[in-house]
Amino acid sequence: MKRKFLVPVILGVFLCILGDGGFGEEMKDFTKESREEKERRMQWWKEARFGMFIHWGLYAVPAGKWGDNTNYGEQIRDEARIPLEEYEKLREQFNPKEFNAREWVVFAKRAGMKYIVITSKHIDGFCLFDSKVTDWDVMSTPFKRDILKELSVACKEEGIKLCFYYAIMDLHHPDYLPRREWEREIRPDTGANFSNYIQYMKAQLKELIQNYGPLGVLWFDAEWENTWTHELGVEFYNYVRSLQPDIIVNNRVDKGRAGMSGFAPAENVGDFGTPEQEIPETGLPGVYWEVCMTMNNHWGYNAEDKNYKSTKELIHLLVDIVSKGGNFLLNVGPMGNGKFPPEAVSGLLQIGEWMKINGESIYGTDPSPFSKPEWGRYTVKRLGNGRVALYLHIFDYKPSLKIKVPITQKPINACLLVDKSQQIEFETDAEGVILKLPYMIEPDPYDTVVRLELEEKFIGTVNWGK
Ligand code: FHN
Repeated sequence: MKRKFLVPVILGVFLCILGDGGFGEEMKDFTKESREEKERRMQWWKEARFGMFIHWGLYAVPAGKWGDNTNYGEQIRDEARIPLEEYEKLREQFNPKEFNAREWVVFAKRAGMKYIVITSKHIDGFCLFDSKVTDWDVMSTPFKRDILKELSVACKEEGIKLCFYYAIMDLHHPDYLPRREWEREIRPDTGANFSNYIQYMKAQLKELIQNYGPLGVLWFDAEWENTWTHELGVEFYNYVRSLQPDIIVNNRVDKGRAGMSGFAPAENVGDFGTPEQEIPETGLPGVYWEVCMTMNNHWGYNAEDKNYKSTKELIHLLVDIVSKGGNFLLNVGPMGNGKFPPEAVSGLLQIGEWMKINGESIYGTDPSPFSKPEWGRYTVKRLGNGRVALYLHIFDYKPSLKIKVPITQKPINACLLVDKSQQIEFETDAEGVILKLPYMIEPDPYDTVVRLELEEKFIGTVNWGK
């Protein structure tokens, strides 16, 4: 019997004996933590506001093409209905000789991103790490290097939080159910035992946290099939937190996500909502959420997909999301050789140039106290000295713009963020503060930011975070 089939049996016994989230041992219920405890745990994540998503695996080898179709991505095995034995041949072709973990991490850092979420295992089941419970992993490829280990070292060296995406669905593991309809004949589920798969997941999550951690976030996905339940979601939320109590877990560990909108009812477990490829109209006071989006139209690398979002669009997406109190997780799909696509690199570096000057109007901000104005967005930050900074993101700066900020308090200071010596004159009336925008400035091509400093009592006078 090949190692990988014997493993679930040994594993099940091993975990039961160790009481490692197995039978018998009472696990702490982390869902009962206080609001203050959760706020403390979420603080770095809320400060960060901007992260990099990475979808990488065997699917980067075909790069979206199978037969005559060139529109596939990370789900190519299922979408192109590739029989398992055929798909497994990709393992022998995976040899990303130009992979350089530090290069990836430095690109994220230069873009102004504070954390990286990488697919440790997507729905094809292939592991980018050296797993002791399967040989369907990167150590069985010609590359033979532990990609996640190299990434964890580079993240520690560069001060970037490392986070792992982990798919609940697994189209390779013999005990994962249900099978795809199209492959039921050629790959029957005879003898499949979903409980073994649960133990396999627990063993891998333990490997990921104990061998590569401490981690920032465990980002679950592919939770929608009928074999996954709310009860399993609660069990796995507590299991992961038992391995690293301060880890953050997204809401896709549970079943409640309302599709791509990404939010779930309060009774569901998971620390933050996960809107995907869309932005909620407004934030939700007291609710943590993160929008994940592709740069083009695919999560995994697709060589034909040149439909990359412009830098202007990406910066406006970031500002819109943050102005509503959310985080932005922007995806890169690396190529089969281990390099980021050049279009992705160019976008990341241009965002980074803007963030170098304007990052203070993004990091650690709270949702805007005002509804979105037609000239751009507001972000706001408590400065901790009894004052707040209110940032006006003017997407298309014209000195003739009539901007009235609906506050009755006279700002202590008003300036351009790019050059705080460039003061902004203003007048006040009963409704607010009217800015007199200077003519002789070089507007930012994407978003010119004006900074107002106010007394914190300002917060008391506004419906915070609507
Ligand atoms: O089906 C996956 C998809 O491949 C990708 O990983 C996204 C990223 O959030 N999640 C699922 C679709 O919701």
